[in-house]
Amino acid sequence: VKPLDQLVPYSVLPAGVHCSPRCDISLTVDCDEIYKNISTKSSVYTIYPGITPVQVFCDMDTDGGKWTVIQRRMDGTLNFYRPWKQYKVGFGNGSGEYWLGLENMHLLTKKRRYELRVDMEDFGGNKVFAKYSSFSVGSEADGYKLHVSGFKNGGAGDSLLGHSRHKFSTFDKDQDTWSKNCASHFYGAFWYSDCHSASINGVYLWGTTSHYATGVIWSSWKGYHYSLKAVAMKIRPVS
Ligand SMILES: [Ca+2]
Repeated sequence: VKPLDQLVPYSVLPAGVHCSPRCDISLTVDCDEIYKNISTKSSVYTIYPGITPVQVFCDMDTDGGKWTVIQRRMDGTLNFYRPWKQYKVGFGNGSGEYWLGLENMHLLTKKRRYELRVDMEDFGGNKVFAKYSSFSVGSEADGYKLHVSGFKNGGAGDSLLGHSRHKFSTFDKDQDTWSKNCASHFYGAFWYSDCHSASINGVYLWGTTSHYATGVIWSSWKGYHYSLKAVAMKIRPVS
């Protein structure tokens, strides 16, 4: 029996579990806990960053596993050009492309210290990554500010450190440091400054493109005229 983070309201319990009015169980917070308590197989699982359940993909294979995927592009089937409200609560599906949501990222990373790994792939089948020893997202009152540090190169180079300490922006909520609107100019949503070296929520443009900085961009690897085939942001608690 694990120590309790909180008492769980009856209404959020999985089907078949009965205790009222409150249960003395703790819910599974992330894929690290799934790995330790439930399963070591990569798959879609339900986690509880807060008291609201959300489905995520758990990567239990890469680099020791236990990774909670918080953002994933893989086939261009999902439109990522979305308003603030959706970036706040999340969209998509754990079995495909999705965004976990800024509030969930904040809830997760305020509880424990996390590292970040960004895995990516081009249309030639080449795979690289970038790793950061510390990752957190601030509160909504703080603009869901990104905090990232401790870069380690896995062939992708660093395109994220320059975004650290910047607020999140969408086309309908401009919190960047540019006189214009990065999100609407480049059809994305990210922790923009003026504007970006990475924009992995950009438009899925299938590789080489004439559109500058508008695709699924990680500039230190493929520049501003190449839209990645696949990218995933995944986080894991640091022991
Ligand atoms: Ca602006």
